[in-house]
Amino acid sequence: MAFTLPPLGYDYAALEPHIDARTMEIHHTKHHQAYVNNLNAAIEKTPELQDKSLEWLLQNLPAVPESVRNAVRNNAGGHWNHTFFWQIIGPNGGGEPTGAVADAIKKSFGDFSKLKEQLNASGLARFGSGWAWVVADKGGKLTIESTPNQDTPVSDKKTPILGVDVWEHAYYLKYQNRRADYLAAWWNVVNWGEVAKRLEGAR
Ligand code: MN3
Repeated sequence: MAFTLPPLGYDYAALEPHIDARTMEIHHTKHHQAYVNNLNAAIEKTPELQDKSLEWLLQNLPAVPESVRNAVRNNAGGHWNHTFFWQIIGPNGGGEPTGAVADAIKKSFGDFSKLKEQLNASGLARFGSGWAWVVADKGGKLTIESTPNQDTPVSDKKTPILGVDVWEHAYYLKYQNRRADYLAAWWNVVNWGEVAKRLEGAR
């Protein structure tokens, strides 16, 4: 079965002024769609992959035939990462986390401002294109990670609860070279309810 582009769940303009509508539309309908299309094209050529889930593909890259391994790595990663990204941001987001997420952040980082500082620093330090993540282990311990390109913590069987796309396509139209300004604004659209669900799922 072919992979498909999931609907966004909110309007392209819903994250204004923090993330502009034009960026959201291009990011979803062009960039994410291209990962889906390219993944499907790779799978089409490889019958033994046709019944595999997205997670299976990402967690079994060494078992993927070499002829399509890079295509699967980049495009399955791109599909997974963006599907996740659209869900952990949304309208009426931002503010400070509460409940179990706030407790986990306190335990792992001291306080919320430290988490922000460390995730922002990780996103800024990523040279070129990639992602900065907060991943949770089974005990609910949180750590910061960064991946290049469309690599994803899912390939290492880790559970991201928060992640930010620092490819230029995620911010260039509005923020140009000012990745730090994009990162600062991005916190205003984090959907903490979705983050809480993922933390719950990690445990
Ligand atoms: Mn992107």
